[in-house]
Amino acid sequence: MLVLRSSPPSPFARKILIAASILGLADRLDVVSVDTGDPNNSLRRENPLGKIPTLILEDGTVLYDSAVILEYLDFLAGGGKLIPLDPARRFTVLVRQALADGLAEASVLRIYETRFREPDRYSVKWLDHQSGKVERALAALETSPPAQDATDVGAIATACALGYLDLRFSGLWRKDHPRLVRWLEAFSARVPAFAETRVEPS
Ligand SMILES: N[C@@H](CCC(=O)N[C@@H](CS)C(=O)NCC(=O)O)C(=O)O
Repeated sequence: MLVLRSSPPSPFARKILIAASILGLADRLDVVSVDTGDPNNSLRRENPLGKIPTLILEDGTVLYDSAVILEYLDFLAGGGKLIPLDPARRFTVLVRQALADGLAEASVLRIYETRFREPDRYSVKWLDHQSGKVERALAALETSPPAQDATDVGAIATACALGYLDLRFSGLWRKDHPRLVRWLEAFSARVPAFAETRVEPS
């Protein structure tokens, strides 16, 4: 079995679960939940960055981050399934994944600001800096969403980033991004693993 160090709310870990389902590899994953805040968790020895997702292969090789793990799963499934081989599409899809991952990362950093600092120490400048990335990434994706039928790494990362905004930021992005809302509805209808990995806001 491949061991996936994970946590249900993580948009990056969700990418792996959805990709594994699309590729028919879900039953090869042993998903182990991790508290990234626990200094004694073995995660920090397996991945010096202490981040999830982290994938441990049968021979003990450790893979991170989510983009690398998706590339590995695509390779296991024969290649060219989630990351197109045709260069004309390949780099568009990889850049879209980077854009969506950056959107998720800026959103996670906004949450961490409130988790790691007391309210009177929040940096408004830092929060605004991250919000700017989120707004610009959303605008770029609204102008150029993934193709309607796409299940590549760009589409998976986009769905997971938007899902994280739904989970942690009350879905406020929806008001000004109608094309993306329609795109996400279609993705959700086409890819059952998206709904299956949804976490309810607590
Ligand atoms: N670029 C990484 C980002 C992963 C990431 O930031 N994961 C968060 C959880 S959503 C994490 O592990 N945070 C713990 C920490 O930063 O210490 C990826 O794509 O896998």
